Amino acid sequence: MSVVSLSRNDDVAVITIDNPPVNALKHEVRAGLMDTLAQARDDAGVRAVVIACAGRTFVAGADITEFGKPRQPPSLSDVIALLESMPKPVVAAIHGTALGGGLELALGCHFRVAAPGSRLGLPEIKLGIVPGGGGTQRLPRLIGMEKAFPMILSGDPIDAKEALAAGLVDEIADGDLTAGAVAFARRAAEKGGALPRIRDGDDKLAALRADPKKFDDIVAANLKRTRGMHAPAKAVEVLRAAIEMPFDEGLQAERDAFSELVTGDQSKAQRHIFFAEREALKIPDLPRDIKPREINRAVVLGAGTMGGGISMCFANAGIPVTVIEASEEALDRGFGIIRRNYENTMKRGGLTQAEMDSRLGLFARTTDFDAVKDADIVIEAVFEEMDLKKEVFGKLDRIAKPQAVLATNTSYLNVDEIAQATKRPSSVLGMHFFSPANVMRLLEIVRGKETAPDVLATAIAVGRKIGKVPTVVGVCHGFVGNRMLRARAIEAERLLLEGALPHEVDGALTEFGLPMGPFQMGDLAGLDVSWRIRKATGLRAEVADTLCEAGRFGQKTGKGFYIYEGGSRTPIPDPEVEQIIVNASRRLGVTRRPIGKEEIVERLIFPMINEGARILEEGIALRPGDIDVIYVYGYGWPIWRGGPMFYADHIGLPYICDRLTEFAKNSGNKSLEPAPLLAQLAAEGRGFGSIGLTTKKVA
Ligand code: T1G
Ligand code: NAD
Repeated sequence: MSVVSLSRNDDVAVITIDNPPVNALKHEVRAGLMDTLAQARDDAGVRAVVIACAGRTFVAGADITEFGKPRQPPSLSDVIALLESMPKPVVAAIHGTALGGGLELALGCHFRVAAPGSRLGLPEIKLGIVPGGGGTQRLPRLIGMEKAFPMILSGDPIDAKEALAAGLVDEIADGDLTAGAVAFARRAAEKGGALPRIRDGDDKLAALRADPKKFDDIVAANLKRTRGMHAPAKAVEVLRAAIEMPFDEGLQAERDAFSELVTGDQSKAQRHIFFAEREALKIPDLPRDIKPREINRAVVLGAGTMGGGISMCFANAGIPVTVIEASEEALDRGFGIIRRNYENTMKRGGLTQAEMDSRLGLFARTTDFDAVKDADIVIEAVFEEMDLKKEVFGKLDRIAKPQAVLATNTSYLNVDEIAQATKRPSSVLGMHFFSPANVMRLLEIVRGKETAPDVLATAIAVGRKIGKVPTVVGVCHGFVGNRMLRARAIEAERLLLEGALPHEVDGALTEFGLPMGPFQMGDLAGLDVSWRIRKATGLRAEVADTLCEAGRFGQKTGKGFYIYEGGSRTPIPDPEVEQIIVNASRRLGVTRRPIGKEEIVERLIFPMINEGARILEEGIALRPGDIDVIYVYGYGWPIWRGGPMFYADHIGLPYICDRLTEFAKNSGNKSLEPAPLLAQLAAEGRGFGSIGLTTKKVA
């Protein structure tokens, strides 16, 4: 069946694209558009044309799966050139999303009619590229650079209302979209006259041409820190070309930038994450049609560092949430932070007063544990102590309604053991949020041995509803993310003993692209959290424990690996810590030596990859891509490096094996020896990208 069809509504030709699931512009679609447009052009009975899409969305872009493959003509630019040459008005009928090449196609049309609630954007930068179908040259000409620049640099879509106000769409069709577009097209044909081609309209750029410095102001006002990414700088370059060059030269500059970026490592990494994020939702033994439980009311236990942010996620998604704490003081403290978070967002223009009030209106607070009886889902975020968690789940079991989903936000503890504190372990699982929970997008869903399929499906559905990226993992100490982080922490401590200083280690990792290094992160999360765990498991980290014994828990005590003056979050190196480290080396008889950045990065990242391989061997993670998604959305791993397992393939597994073997020999730490899966893949000249689902079932 052809993916593009032509039908007639009297004198208006309606071209319909039908390429589920998102009408991506694969080769057949482009060829079909060329054919049907030519037919409509050459049919004397046709006075106007409408381009519409079947299914849930207008065109959501080029077909990303075609990237990196030999290009097949016609290109999108060929289709748009034909569109712009059409002697009859062409109207794009937009519903759902018009993204990337989809919006560029619509910008090639003479008019755009959208359904209410549609979203329009150029998200290419999220794939490490720039728009390649003229978006950087046409969008600023249509809506002005002030609006176009942030859309292209953020990649975030705008909705139909904003698009109408900006002049991106000409009309919002309240009734049947295609009928509205056909009527619009017919009116345009009747009106006659020259057809508006965006490429010809320069008036919106005239002021910038007269004073190019104004463009620098727009850049300064909108360009966020890009932390090693290539695409943002390229996007600025081609947008500047829109001002400085004639249209066709600007188009060529865009095409050159696109071709360079799309073949680059960064875009390959970001495309890997795009698909890995969607693969992570596919749980092999979970039937696709399983029905999640209905969630209309949530309860969060604990309003501490995590509880407050978690409850905001529910309110932000419109789900009423009750926060239960041990005392009114703790509630006051927690709600003080929640209100401040909303006020800060409002100050940044991210929320109106009305929106803030309506969200705050969804909160209830109490110290009465009985309030859990109304909850469809309970997220427990109390202290990280097994006995307390068991006591809490025992109480939940007695009071919560039979259908309630009971989730723990534990960072490390055994979810199966917590579930055994109830008579309904099938309703229990882990929902591990990341700090700050109202910001970090990752949700590590920990599937227990007895977690029921519909409970798992409910957690995934709730995760998507509250705007998180869910990944499903099995039960082990620290699950996937924290377990790999622990392998890094052990080496980070060793690097200090052998000669490095906290700011050198952290500096090497921020240069690598991470938002912060292990010591800054420890200070943020609180050094006491992992100290309590080490003490409970009889382990010792010489430097970190010495700091904790001195009451240096990090930001919360103003001192940790760094000093934080007057409540600021800026880490200041502390000579006192340097002395503590030198004394620890001497105490343990370790000779200190200079350690370079490259060695620091390898000694921190390679053990994580090695632990990732073990996690795959044990089936704790279903796919290497799941581990990459966890690190990108939970630990700030630079998306343009694709995640630790993708990065490992980029570096080459044989080299990583050799380095790990050396690290193990030098440190005597056997856990650094290459994991069997890593050694096997290296020996077979393969990468993690070559293994799909791990055979073992997660749980
Ligand atoms: N190409 C190929 N497959 C795509 C795709 C695309 N553009 N978009 C989605 N899919 C697949 C996806 O992998 C999944 O597959 C299924 O469709 C449903 O997607 C020239 C060069 C539109 C908002 O970046 O943001 O145009 O897992 O689960 O949550 O300048 O998909 O079912 O097998 O995400 O409802 C620019 C990407 C491309 C938009 C729908 N466009 N897509 O979200 O469904 S570059 C984008 C999305 C470009 C031009 C350049 C979302 C969505 P599977 P889904 P959803
Ligand atoms: P926190 O110390 O900041 O807050 C815990 C809160 O629980 C306190 O306000 C305390 O009053 C409250 N509480 C204790 N017993 C209670 C009870 N019986 N009923 C109701 N409230 C009670 O701790 P946190 O950092 O928010 O950690 C909470 C949980 O989340 C822990 O399991 C932790 O491991 C996990 N976690 C923490 C982080 C992080 O970065 N801090 C990240 C992910 C997960």
